[in-house]
Order: sequence, then structure tokens, then C-alpha cells
Amino acid sequence: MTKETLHFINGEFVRSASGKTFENRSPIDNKLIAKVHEAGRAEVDAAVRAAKDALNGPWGRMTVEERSKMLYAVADEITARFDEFLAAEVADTGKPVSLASHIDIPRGAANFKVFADTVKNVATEFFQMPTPDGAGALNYAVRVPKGVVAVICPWNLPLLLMTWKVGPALACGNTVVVKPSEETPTTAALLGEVMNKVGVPPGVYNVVHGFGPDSAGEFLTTHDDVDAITFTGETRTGAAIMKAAAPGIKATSMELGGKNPAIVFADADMNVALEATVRSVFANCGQVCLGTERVYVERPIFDEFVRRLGDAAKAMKPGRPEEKDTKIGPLISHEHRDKVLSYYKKAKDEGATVVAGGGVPRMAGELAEGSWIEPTVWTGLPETSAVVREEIFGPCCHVTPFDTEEEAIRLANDTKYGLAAAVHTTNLARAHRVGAKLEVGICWINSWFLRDLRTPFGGTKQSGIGREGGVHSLEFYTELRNVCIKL
Ligand code: NAD
Ligand code: 6OD
Repeated sequence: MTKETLHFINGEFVRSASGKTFENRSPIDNKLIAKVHEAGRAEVDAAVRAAKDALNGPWGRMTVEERSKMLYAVADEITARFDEFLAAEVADTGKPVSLASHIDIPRGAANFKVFADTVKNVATEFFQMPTPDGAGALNYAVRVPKGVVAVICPWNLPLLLMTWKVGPALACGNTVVVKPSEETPTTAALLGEVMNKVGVPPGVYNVVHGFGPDSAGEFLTTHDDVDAITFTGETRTGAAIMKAAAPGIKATSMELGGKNPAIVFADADMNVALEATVRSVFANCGQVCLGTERVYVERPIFDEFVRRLGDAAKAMKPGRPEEKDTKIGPLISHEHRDKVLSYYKKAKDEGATVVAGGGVPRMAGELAEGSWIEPTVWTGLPETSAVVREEIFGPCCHVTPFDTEEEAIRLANDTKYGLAAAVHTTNLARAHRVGAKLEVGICWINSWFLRDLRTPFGGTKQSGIGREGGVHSLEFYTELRNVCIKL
């Protein structure tokens, strides 16, 4: 029998009143995974109402310690059901088990613990002021939850990126309505079971499924009783959501797209630079917002670096997620593959040298129906090419030579985006100098995707607004209220 994925509203799994569903298909072989219920206005209203009511129920009366304890229990229950979360995430995304078991699911759990700790340990400000009568006054700030937070998520790291927002939102005492990506609805729904099991009160965590425009995403982000919207996804979608938020003057947090550069200096440790670049270009089949799509390599090592990067791309074996030698999964969908392939075609049309890949791999049997694509490396395109300027979100990069440090910085910064960068050098002074000049929210030196969850995370320029992570998440998920006491 076909599985159904339901909404989670006020502590209960519910179907859409309209009976409307959409298909969730596997990127591995295009087989049907489940029919997903699509929320209409009625379900979104019910979820937002439940979230609003829950603010005034037992959840709203809990101490920070009680809430933190509950979030630790959520994390522990995810870990106890690790295999179920892993299977669900792998089925929805097609990513290798080796990746999801090391990154997606452990981080999905860790996001609850880290923010439970953060809220217990962050002080607020205090100022003592003089008054004309000499008695003085005291000011202190208190943090209060924003209220009902809409959480709109993408499909590339579904549980990880959703809990990255739900963890701090709940730690701060808010309630949430989550709209997972239509491509990857399952782990968000599964988390509802976890919430019930550990006793999170009904209405605190809600999930509605559906699409963006004229569907759950739009109904949620335009809802009058939503107090704040936290979004991760494409820049263009972020702009649409900011418009939707404007009439209600709602706070928004925007984690958006990128076209991230890596700079490899001739003094870099070649093996370290290659290992990190191979990961940053091809991990998760290139579907990581922080991933590298532009590589700038200093001329003396350009040929060797390109050859070895191309060899690494050719050696990446596609295959079923559970097979030990699988190095790369498929793209999320046929629709996304069409988009990525349109850039593969553009690169060829514009005269790129295709160092590796450039097409669709031959997959055997039922895998031939999946959305597989070859890891691809190009050289030879001008910096004005769409392939070098636009976010592709696939396993591909363009490599350009450079001659001076200034040129590398200029090329790296010549983009409307500003999310992440990687710099490879063994010259410490240069690492500090270049790192400080790159217009990005996060810059790695001799590494990539090394994440301390207490650090600020976010983008500059069209890659986003605001920072989340550690205390920065508290800035978004709480209001600071000043209390002034005349002595
Ligand atoms: P997307 O913008 O297409 O969709 C993201 C979510 O927004 C989905 O849940 C979608 O249903 C919803 N949505 C779409 N239109 C909407 C609307 N008008 N109103 C409300 N909701 C709407 O992004 P995607 O394709 O799922 O993810 C890939 C993109 O996300 C890439 O651009 C990538 O760079 C970006 N991303 C950024 C970060 C970051 O931290 N900066 C992290 C991961 C992914
Ligand atoms: O590690 C994180 O917290 C984070 N937000 C990663 C984003 C990855 C983008 O695809």
C-alpha cells in the first residue's frame, strides 16, 4: 500500500481536509515513496492557531531549565531512532548513507542540545544610571520569545537545516510551524513523533506540507498570526518571502544562495587543498549552499591542480546510498537535473574545456530512472559566463588561473553573492590578509565545512540577511525588553 505523509498539527497527524496530495519520488530510481498531503489555508490556519495557543499553555510557563531538559530529550530520542531518521532522509534525498549518518542525522540531534545549552548560559545586559535626585536607576534586559515562528526549509540537508532553526526557536520559548521542502517532507513529520514521545506540549511543533506560491509556503508566510519567519533557500524565494513579510512588519532571517569561491595559492599543501576542494565541490552531489563552484588557482600549480581535481571527479562512483563504495548520489529531482544540465550545455556552447564529466552517467537497471549526473570540472570560460556567475547547485566547478593575491581577491569578490569562501595557503600572514578581505559570511582556511555551532552563520550581499548560530540565534528568536527601575 502507498505510504502517506501527513501534517503534524497540535500534536496529531492529520490529513488535508481537501484530500489533496502530491507525490514524493525517490531520486535514486524515481519510485514512489509516499503520497504527501498538501496543506490548504485550513491546515495552515489550524497549525498557526495551535502554535499561538501553545504559547499560553504549559510550554509558555516552563522555566528555561525545563525547556532545555526537554530539548535534550528530543535530541536523545532522535539518536535512539537514528536508523529510522537515516532511512527516511536517505530515501527522500538519495544521498549516501556514509554522508547522512555522519552529518545530517547527528547534526539534527546536536542542534537541539547546543541551543538548549546556549539559552542557559547567555547573560543579558545591565546598566546602572545616575538620576538628578542622586538615587539612580537600574536597567536590565530580559529576553522574551518572538511568538509563532514560521520555518521554511530547503531539501538539500532537510533535518539538519530544519533543526538548525527549530532548535534555537524552541530553546528561546517560541512555538513553530515548519514547512519542509516538498521534495523532502519525511524527517520533519517523523520529528513530530519524537516531540510527542518526549512530552513536548501539543502545538509547540507543527508541520504543514506543500509548495511555495499559492500553497502552504505562501499561506504560512502571509499569515497574520505568524510573528517571525526564518527561511533557508534560494535568493529569489527569499525576496518573495520578504515581500510577504513586509505588510505585517515581520522579522525575517534569510539564509540564501551562493556562488562560493575557493582560492588555491601555489604555496598551499596540494593534498590538503585538493581534499577540501573535492569535498566542497562534490559533497552531497554539489547541493550544499556553502559548496564551491568557482576555483581560482595560482598559475604555477594550475595544470597539476586541474588534472588532479578532474581525476578525482572521474573517480567518484555513483551508486545506491547503502553501498560502501558509493561516493556520490543523484541530484534531488529530474527537474533540478534539467536545470543543472542546462548549465552543462551552456558551458560547452560557450567553449569551455570539459576536464571531467559534463553529462549523465549510464546507470544500470532501475537506477537508470534516477536523477544521476556526472561530477564536472571546466576551465577556459570568461568570468562573465553565466556558468561562472550564477548558482548552479550541482556537482561542478569552473577553474580559473590567477597571478597575484590582489587578482585572486578581486575575482573571488566579483559576485552578487557573499556566503562562503575557502582559501588554501601555508603562508599564515596571507591567510589572515586574504581571509579578512573576502566579502563573505564564513571563510575557511585550509578546510571546508568545519562547523562550530556557536559561531555566527549567514551570508552577505544577496546570500542573506542576519546571522544564526550560538548567541546570534538568540538575537533572532527573542525580543530584548529593557526594564528600567528608578531607585
Ligand atoms: P527554494 O527557495 O526553491 O525552496 C525553499 C523552500 O521555500 C521550500 O520549502 C519551498 O517550498 C519554499 N517556497 C518556495 N517559494 C515560496 C514562497 N513564495 N513562499 C513561501 N515559501 C516558498 O530552495 P531549494 O531549491 O529548496 O534549496 C536550494 C537553495 O537553497 C539554493 O539556492 C541554496 O543555495 C539555498 N540554501 C541556502 C542555505 C544557506 O544557509 N544560505 C542553505 C541551504 C540551501
Ligand atoms: O551547518 C549549518 O548550520 C548550515 N546552516 C549549513 C548550511 C548548508 C547549506 O547547504
